[in-house]
Amino acid sequence: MKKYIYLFFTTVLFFLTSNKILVAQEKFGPTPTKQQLAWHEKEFYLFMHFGPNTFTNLEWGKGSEDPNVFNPTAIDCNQWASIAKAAGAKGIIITAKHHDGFSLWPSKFSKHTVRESKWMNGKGDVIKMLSEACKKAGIEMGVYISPWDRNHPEYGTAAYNDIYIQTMKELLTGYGNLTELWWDGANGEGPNGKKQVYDFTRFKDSAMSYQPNILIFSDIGPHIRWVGNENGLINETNWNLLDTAGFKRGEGAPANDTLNRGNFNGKNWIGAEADVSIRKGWFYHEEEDSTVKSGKTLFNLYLNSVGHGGNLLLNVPPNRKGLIAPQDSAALMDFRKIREAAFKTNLFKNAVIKNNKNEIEICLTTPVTINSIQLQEQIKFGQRVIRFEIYAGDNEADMKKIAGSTTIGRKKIIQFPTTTAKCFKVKIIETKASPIMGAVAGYFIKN
Ligand code: FUL
Repeated sequence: MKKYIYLFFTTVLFFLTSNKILVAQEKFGPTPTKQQLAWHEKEFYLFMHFGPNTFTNLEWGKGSEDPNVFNPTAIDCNQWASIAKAAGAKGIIITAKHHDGFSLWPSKFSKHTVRESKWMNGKGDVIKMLSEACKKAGIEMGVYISPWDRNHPEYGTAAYNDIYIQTMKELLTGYGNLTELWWDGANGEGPNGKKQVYDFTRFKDSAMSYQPNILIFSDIGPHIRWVGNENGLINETNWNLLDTAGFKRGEGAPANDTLNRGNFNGKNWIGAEADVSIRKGWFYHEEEDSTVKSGKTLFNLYLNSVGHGGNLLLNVPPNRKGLIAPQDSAALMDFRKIREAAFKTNLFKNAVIKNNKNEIEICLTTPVTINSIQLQEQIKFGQRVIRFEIYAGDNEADMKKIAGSTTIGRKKIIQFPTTTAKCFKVKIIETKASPIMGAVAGYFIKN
């Protein structure tokens, strides 16, 4: 009996110690929070710019517009949410308030809102309608609340910071779970010609107190970063790390190039979100109907954002009726079809995959023809891989280099000329620490 008790304890001790060693080895550098990890899995969601600009044909409203211009004739947020869902988007982020200061909900802290418009006799609330529609469709919702406000009479005074906080409070406590808060970097003059000195520290603390799980986007996070362009493109080298000390949002932000790549040794985990519009402008303008990007173009954006380890925030602005236009909807459905076809068949699924230290060897009994490989790091343990190369051949001893790239992160989709081979090898050339890889897959993506 004594012997068994001894054996039991030594076994437990062995697991405990080996587990400890593993845990100690596994985390490296900054790592994502639970909420950020879940965010990385979302990949793609929609942005919606909607407000007086939709009706005045402007991109930046002046804030002096008559609220009555806002009058969607057939608004249907269920249409927005079901199109988003059908496109495979995980949620919708809406411009609850753009720079013109117009609130899409009847805010108590403004006199420039849906309440002042003739739409639904001043009884409408777009945020409420959308939150109910998203809930019904089972997708998430986020809000863009522009700090810059060209209408509010207090803008440019210390009082405005309190008003902005109250505004956030209304949205973040009145409409259920919101997953993302979007802070734009623009900071122009208000109606009295003054600029505002934003108290972002208080803004952040207040927002987090209203919704502790919300993720805040801005040039420098704190949770999600801008990618330094509005074209939906993330650099091939993309570190989820950023140094923010000494930087500000807007004009004091790090260089666009830095935002696009992250910092190699950055101190904070701040993933990249690539925002881009399906049309020329952010708001709907009829004359831009012909600029709607095709499903193929959207897929290319996906490869250059999600395929570079970030997320894609695609703007699809409702029109004057308050509906997503048919062209946009059709492009979204094509985008989904192309995406699904591209990743339907993992041609490595029957392969024998061997993992030796810094090499992954993928061998099949019959040759496969592929033109892209998808790699993943288990980012919960940190981002490690600096550079890798891909080789192909008919046996392990005779392989040629077919591609190479930098960083992997949450997902890397690397493309190369069509190659037929029995064996492939991913060789990690440079890494910060022992790589902890996720799934590897091979695809043939038709052009
Ligand atoms: C910019 C804004 O000024 C645009 O109007 C738009 O909202 C875009 C997403 O961010 O900085």
